Amino acid sequence: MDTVIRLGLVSNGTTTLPAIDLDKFIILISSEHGVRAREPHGRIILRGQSPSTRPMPPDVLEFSVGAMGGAGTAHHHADVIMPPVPPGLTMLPSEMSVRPDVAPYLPPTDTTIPFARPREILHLVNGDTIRLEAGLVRRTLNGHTYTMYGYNGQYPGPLIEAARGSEVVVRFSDRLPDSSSIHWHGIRLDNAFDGVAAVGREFTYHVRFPDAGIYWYHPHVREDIQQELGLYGNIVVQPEYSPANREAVLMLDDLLVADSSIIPLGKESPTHALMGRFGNLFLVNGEPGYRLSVRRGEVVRFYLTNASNARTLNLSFPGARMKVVATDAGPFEHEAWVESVVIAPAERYVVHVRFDKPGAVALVNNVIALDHLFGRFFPEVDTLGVVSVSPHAVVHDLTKSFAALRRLPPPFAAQAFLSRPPDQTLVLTLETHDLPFVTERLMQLDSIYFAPVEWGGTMPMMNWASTGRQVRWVLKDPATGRENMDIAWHFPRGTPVKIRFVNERRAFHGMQHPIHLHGQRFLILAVNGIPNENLAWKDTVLVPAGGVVDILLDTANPGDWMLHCHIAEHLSTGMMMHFTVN
Ligand SMILES: [Cu+2]
Repeated sequence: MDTVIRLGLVSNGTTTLPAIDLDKFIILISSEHGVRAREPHGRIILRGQSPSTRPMPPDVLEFSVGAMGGAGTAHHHADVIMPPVPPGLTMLPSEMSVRPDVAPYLPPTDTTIPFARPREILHLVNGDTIRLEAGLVRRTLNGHTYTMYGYNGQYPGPLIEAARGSEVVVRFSDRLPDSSSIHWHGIRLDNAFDGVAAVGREFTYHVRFPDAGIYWYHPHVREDIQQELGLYGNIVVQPEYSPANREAVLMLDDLLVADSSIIPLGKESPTHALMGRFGNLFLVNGEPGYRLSVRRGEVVRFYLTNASNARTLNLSFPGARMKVVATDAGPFEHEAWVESVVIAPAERYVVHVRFDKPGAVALVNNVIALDHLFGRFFPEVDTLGVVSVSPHAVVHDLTKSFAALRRLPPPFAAQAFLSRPPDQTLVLTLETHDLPFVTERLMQLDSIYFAPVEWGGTMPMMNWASTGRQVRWVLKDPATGRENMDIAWHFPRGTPVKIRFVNERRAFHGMQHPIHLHGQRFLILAVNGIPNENLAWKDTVLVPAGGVVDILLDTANPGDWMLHCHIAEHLSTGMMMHFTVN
């Protein structure tokens, strides 16, 4: 503790302290001879610690726990493919010995499986019919060939551009070893075509696009397997934004690989059931090392979709100016300058970026990860791609329009709902049983300090070894005591509903959850009681650990719909419920 900051003088009543820019700190209240003392010399009266500080360093006992081995819970396979340990992290021997208690799954492979090609763009008009076929593909990433899944032999699936108000027919064929479906994420379509249950080998979807925005499609059967292996594609519906010189639609993902193989998935139940499957190979539109060439002064509109199983991204273009203009299902009330944009799994953001100076600008994910063993925060910076800016100036200069921040009328008069009590509340929590002894012990230690968002996969072994047999993520309705699929809310069509998500702070290893509601759109009213002053229609919202998020649901689309966490492993281990709009 070599930094001492004098916070102020404590007297009777309430003492307001200034903000301090530290991850971890200890607060001391000491008795001093004079009010001007800069450092504590007198007797310590009270001592407090930041939530991110472990009260005591791990002692000999904790390390002996680690050295004791897997306490009989591990299944030892000499030929098992294990996830790599990120550089800079220390794993206890007993952590290294834990194994998931499910059979490993990788797609069957042979040399007749075609190599995938980059996605095509489908411009659709009302009444069009397209075909989407899910099948096996081979892909070569960083020189290694993996067998994966793809739509129409492409990565990502075809990019669909549709006019607002149009309706199209999608003939879906499943040529995978397992059953599948297509969920049209964020689109307010007819309930029968929502794609939540497995369909047969052939199914015809009728998809209408009532709202401008950026959407995506993916399976709703074992997403932890099928999405991870590459089944996803984007949909752009006729947006109206302020001007840009060009557009780039980026699907962001992280794949978990060892050199020669994808880390196997769980056959009967997901692996990585605690934190979700964090990958170690970043992909932009299915490829590592995204490249884009622009002219000096170009304004690029990026459509960003996070298709990863579990990872929340914090994206920026250091050195280039960025403004955020829209999210899932519509524009923000006002455009805003941002240093970075946080995108949870399944969320979408539209940003405008201007590249003023010739040279290279990186697209980076910049986060603070947490070393669970030592209670230490450390920066993780990954480069997902590079934009090359040529010295030649762009022909159509947008300096003036880019400098302005557009304002729109609010999408809905939400003010009256701010102070109203919620119509429904949902508590987000976790149940575990029969976890390996070392996992249980370390997670108990871990719960002393915590991070509202787990930005990185820093418990790679314990997380990998946890499966749906030991972990059950829970949505709990405190009004009825019901949980997950036993919850059935009914809402009359056309009456806005205020829903409060409470992510339980005291949960055993609580975590952030990106909550997605099907078939409707909503506004984020408030986060931790602070009103949101920049509204936009959304279908997915990140609820941080220990956080409270209020949304206002526009119940316009009748049917029986799902509400669930979009961390694929949380969904596959129970974190889902349904609600009906009558
Ligand atoms: Cu979750």
